[in-house]
Amino acid sequence: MHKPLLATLGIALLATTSANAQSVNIYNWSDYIAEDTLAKFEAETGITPVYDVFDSNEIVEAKLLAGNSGYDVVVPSGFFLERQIQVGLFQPLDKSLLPNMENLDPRIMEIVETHDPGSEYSVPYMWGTTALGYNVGMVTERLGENGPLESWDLLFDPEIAAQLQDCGIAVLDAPVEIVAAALNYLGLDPNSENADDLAAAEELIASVRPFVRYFHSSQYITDLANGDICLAVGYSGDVFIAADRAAEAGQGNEITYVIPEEGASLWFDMMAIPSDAPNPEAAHAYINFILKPEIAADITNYVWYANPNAASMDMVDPEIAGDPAIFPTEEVMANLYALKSHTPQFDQVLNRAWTRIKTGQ
Ligand code: N2P
Repeated sequence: MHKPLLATLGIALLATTSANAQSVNIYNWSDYIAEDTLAKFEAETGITPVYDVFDSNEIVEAKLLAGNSGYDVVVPSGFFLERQIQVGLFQPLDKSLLPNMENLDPRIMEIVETHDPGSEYSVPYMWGTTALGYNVGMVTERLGENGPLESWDLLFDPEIAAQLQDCGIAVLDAPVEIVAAALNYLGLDPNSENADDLAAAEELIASVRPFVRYFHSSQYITDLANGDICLAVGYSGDVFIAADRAAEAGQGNEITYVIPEEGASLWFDMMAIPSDAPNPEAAHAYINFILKPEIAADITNYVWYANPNAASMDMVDPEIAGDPAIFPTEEVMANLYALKSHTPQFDQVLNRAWTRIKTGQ
């Protein structure tokens, strides 16, 4: 006689628990969060984070455009987010739920305004540059101390790249960024949508294609660290992670990150809430949590990317805070260019060129 009652109670209890238990679905770049960030978030808010990773802006955009991604927070780069806002992929932020926005550096906020005026839809997560990471021993052994060690010649000069072919060159599978680097190397506008400019960039990249071992946007971290490749076009923090792992492994691989004299791209990855997010309230709670100074500092200290959180700087390791390749000085800044959104039409043309480059046709 008691059994049915107990069973009914049990079901009622379960129902209450699941109605209260919230979760938040986060879609972020790989290797881009501290080890304990998610556990701290859950302990503080009671919201369960479900975390998924990607390594390319194109993948995020495809998922958002398809709709019903199920994600509550996504982190595209500003130069993709800008056009995604325009086609209605994000919902406006409720700033009353984001009091920690006051911790953000006004200088950074001014820059990201170019992508999202008034920060209506997005908040910067981390930022960095796209340039060269290499194995000092392997590269100097082949090119000598007087080689062009501070130049994009390492990749774009066929005579130089040919000498690095045997130890392995990896290039990001990121068409917008690599074409921008090629345009900049040629002295052209890195954001150009001009057909002749694109043809010149394609020709340049195709000329060194035979010396590139692979195009991939995250594999190079492990490969650089282990000495399986000697040069990567990579994201700043990822190269530092590789350098750190190489030093820890103690196999004699010394990895360095160089912003070449010709310059490099500067980007900001932005947290935003998709229009069709299942749980916007939890999304705001997550974003506000990331904006806590100690959490932003934890992440920077673990992934070696600059954060936009002025209030966190006291807690960032001095070695990281003082490294001009991570938090660029005015002088380094002057040598960086910001990437802008391309029109979808140009992107289609660019992606076709990229496929030709990759397949070597
Ligand atoms: C994180 C790479 C993020 C940088 N591992 C690309 N914007």
